[in-house]
Amino acid sequence: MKPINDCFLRALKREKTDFTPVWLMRQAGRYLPEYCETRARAGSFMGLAMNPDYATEVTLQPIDRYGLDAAILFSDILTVPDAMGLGLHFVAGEGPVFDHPVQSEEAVAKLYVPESDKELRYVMDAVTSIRKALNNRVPLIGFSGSPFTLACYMIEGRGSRDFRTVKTMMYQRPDLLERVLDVNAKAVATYLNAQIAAGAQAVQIFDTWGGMLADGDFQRFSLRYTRQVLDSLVRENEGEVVPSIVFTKGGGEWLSEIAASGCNAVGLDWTVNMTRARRVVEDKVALQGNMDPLALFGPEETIRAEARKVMDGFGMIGNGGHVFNLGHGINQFTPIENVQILVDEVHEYSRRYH
Ligand code: 1CP
Repeated sequence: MKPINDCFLRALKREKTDFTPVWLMRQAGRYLPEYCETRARAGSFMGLAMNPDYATEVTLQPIDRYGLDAAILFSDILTVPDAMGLGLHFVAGEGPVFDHPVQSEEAVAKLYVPESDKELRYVMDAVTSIRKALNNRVPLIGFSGSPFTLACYMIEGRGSRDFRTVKTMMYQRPDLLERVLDVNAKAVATYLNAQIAAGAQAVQIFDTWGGMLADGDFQRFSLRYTRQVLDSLVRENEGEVVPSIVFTKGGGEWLSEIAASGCNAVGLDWTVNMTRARRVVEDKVALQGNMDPLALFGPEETIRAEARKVMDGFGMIGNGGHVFNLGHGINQFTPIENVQILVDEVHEYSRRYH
């Protein structure tokens, strides 16, 4: 069934819309007081993510508060490696940590594709529950980490500044890394297809760390496996196209290659010039992005001006094809009232381009 507000899906398909749709990466998160309240009740991040009622509650919070044009499943990219038995937990002040990082040939050999109706059943239950609660108000985005970005956390065992353990494996034993990536590509495709079957109406692949690879390595260790995922994705569900978005932080150098990967839209980080990006990808894909998340710390007039800069940068040639977003996740300390200013500015100002 079509959502009542289908502007986001139409923009991804590059169809005409009345205004530019907007959602924000990490829109349900710690900058929202109502999120912090639910999270306190849930006790922990995983307690929140693994309980479909809580996950539904926090997914809807930014929709109710701001009138965004898409909801994103509340979960985390690290649920997949957790389901592979790596033992995820969140250490206060430190972020995610795995008990069993993948750092040996034996550990690589033990990796497997988790089953969507077993280990990851709670995610599919959350999708079903969120769709019901949304009642077709706006579309629901499913998501996963890219095979490479997941491998970064699996091998390192935690977040990192330079992912030295991962790169050491890449330079010493590229064959081992490729085995991890191969399992991850199958796991991600299975996971996203299960989310689509459960009701996700679009999907986004987060390649948060692809941009730290050298040219050549990005294509070999990241894009190749993202493409494998895209090749295996179900493209239609219940008679509706299910568009895919690939967001690569630091991927500005490879826009034309990402645009040719088989996705419907490319997510841009804030360093990319929107006008040039549009020229590079031509009419192959829609574009999503890309205001600097920290621009939300400026005064009202600056926020409006920065938002307009992105919309003017995309311009008015052709039909639609722009989804407004930040260039990365919204910062935890963002003043909540500034988000409303941004959403209203996008909805009002963009009408001149449609
Ligand atoms: O306790 C908390 O509330 C922790 C904060 C938090 C939140 C709100 C984490 C831990 N994950 C999430 C939810 C989340 N993560 C969502 C759904 C919410 C939404 O978008 O509204 C999504 C899409 C993610 C994706 C995610 N998790 C990415 C890719 C996107 C990106 O920001 O680059 C990554 C890299 C992660 C890993 C992760 N999970 C959490 C943290 C703190 C981190 C980063 C770890 C690090 O590298 O330092």
